[in-house]
Amino acid sequence: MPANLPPQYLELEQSYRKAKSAEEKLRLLREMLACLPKHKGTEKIQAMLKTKISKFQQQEEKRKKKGGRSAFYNIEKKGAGQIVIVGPPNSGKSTLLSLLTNANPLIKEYPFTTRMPQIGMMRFEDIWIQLIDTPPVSSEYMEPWLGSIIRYADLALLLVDLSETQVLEQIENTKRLLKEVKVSLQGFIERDSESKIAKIPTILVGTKLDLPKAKETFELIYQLYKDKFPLLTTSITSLKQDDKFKKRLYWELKIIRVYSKIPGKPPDLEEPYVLKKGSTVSDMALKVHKDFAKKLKFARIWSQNKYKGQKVPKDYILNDKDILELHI
Ligand SMILES: Nc1nc2c(ncn2[C@@H]2O[C@H](COP(=O)(O)OP(=O)(O)O)[C@@H](O)[C@H]2O)c(=O)[nH]1
Ligand SMILES: [Mg+2]
Repeated sequence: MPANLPPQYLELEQSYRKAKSAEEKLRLLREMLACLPKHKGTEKIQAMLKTKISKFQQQEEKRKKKGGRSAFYNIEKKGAGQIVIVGPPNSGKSTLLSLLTNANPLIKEYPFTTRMPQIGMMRFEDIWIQLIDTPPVSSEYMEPWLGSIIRYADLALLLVDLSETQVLEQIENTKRLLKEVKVSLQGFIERDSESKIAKIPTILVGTKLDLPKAKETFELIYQLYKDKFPLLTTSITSLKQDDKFKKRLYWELKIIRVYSKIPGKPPDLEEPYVLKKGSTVSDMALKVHKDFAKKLKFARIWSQNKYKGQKVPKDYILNDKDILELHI
């Protein structure tokens, strides 16, 4: 007997495949079960869903009992990307958040002032990017849920204070401590948070460049890490006006903005669609509307320096700031 799954179920299933957290997966599985028509043809699917739900419930129970290291915390993604700020105590994490976003975290000259993740939205040109400030990575104490937050971010910034004498130790220590919670900060890689050790694309950021000796320290870090991490510097005094910093964060998120245009009308330049770098015309169509992807006949494109309304095939790879007119 055919299962005849309703479209709502198929949509939920798609979201389930993309879901990042166990919590979200559990919620989606429950919704899938709820909207599944209950007849003979769906018995197998019902059973499969129930098995998965109970598996996730058990995991959740265990986590709650164990507490400690494996505690779970997940911050809902907003905007075009989620960037987590990590580093040793006093490295300038909260300062960076307050300079780049509307958030107002507590900033003090003593360590461990930030106990909960602080969230802020950073405006970059025509999009918003979510930044999360976190409590310190330290061998003295580490919030048990810290790993779970970093794991699901799209990008991490590893901050180190360039006026510290022990910067190299701090970089290596931070990486080691995070490895213990199954997070590997890596520079030039594709992200992979599915495996046991989550590999997170990371920018190494030297802070407090205004302080004495900071430039020399950065030079040293640059020589040692330039092949391993993208590198940036900041300071309270320069960051406000520094659009290059934001641009680099955007670049390392590996996303593009594409504007949609309805035939015969001017393009909508207010609200870009945000896609992964490497996305095609078909991916854009799917993002605009799932029917568009199926019905798409051709597309016309306007780009920064090449196209002015030419036709492009469905598998054409889009660039940042392309304007796309979908014909169905
Ligand atoms: N001179 C200087 N001080 C900074 C800079 N960034 C942060 N600080 C100071 O360093 C201390 C720790 O900063 P904070 O943002 O709370 O660090 P966190 O513990 O990593 O969140 C505070 O006293 C800040 O004012 C900077 O760029 N230059
Ligand atoms: Mg702080």
